[in-house]
Amino acid sequence: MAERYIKSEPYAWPYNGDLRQENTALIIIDMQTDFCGVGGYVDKMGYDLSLTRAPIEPIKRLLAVMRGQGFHIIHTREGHRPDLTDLPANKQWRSRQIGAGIGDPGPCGRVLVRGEPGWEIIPDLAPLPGEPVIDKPGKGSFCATDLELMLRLRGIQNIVLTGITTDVCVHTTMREANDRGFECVLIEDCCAATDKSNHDHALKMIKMQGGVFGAVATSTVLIGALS
Ligand code: C5J
Repeated sequence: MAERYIKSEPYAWPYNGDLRQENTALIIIDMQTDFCGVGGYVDKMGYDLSLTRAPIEPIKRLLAVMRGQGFHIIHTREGHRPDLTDLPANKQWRSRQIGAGIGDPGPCGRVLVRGEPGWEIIPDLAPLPGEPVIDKPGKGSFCATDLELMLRLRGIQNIVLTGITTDVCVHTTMREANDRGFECVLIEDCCAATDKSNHDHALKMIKMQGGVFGAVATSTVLIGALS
């Protein structure tokens, strides 16, 4: 096997140099109107949408390259059943405290409810037919989903993480994946948080202890390494 690494921090990724289309997935987390569109959940909470919209173009470029080269592409969506049977009462209560009640009507339909306009992945990053979409009721992509089964059946060992938000759904997914033995890299310009310092601190946490959850790289470096 010819070893292939990308320049990343705090170590060259993946740890074993085994970076191939067959064993590597790009996961794009929650690029939904609710998290980066006008009238969605994040907008209703009053956060600056320019932050969560910043990764759209970098993800688009990385997606085009990885799709073109035949890597596994997986999308996720956070959202709840229309009858809200999978919505914890405390999650709903907290969201109402900040004026964006999950399940309540809003400019983009019911907030974070499956099938509503706000819950859809933005058109710029729409999944292609055949690309799996994981619907998750929580922040992590492994909790109450079939993502792990899908990754194992496809022989995936390496995960490239992108999407929003860095400190919540992306970080939770990275931690869950790392604990399951997957080798993860987070692409920093393809992620964003609703607070810039949370994004920066989330990156710092990954790099502690020799890469406690994996590594951090940029899309320019990854695209360069794949070209
Ligand atoms: C949040 C997410 N922040 N996709 N969800 O509630 O990060």
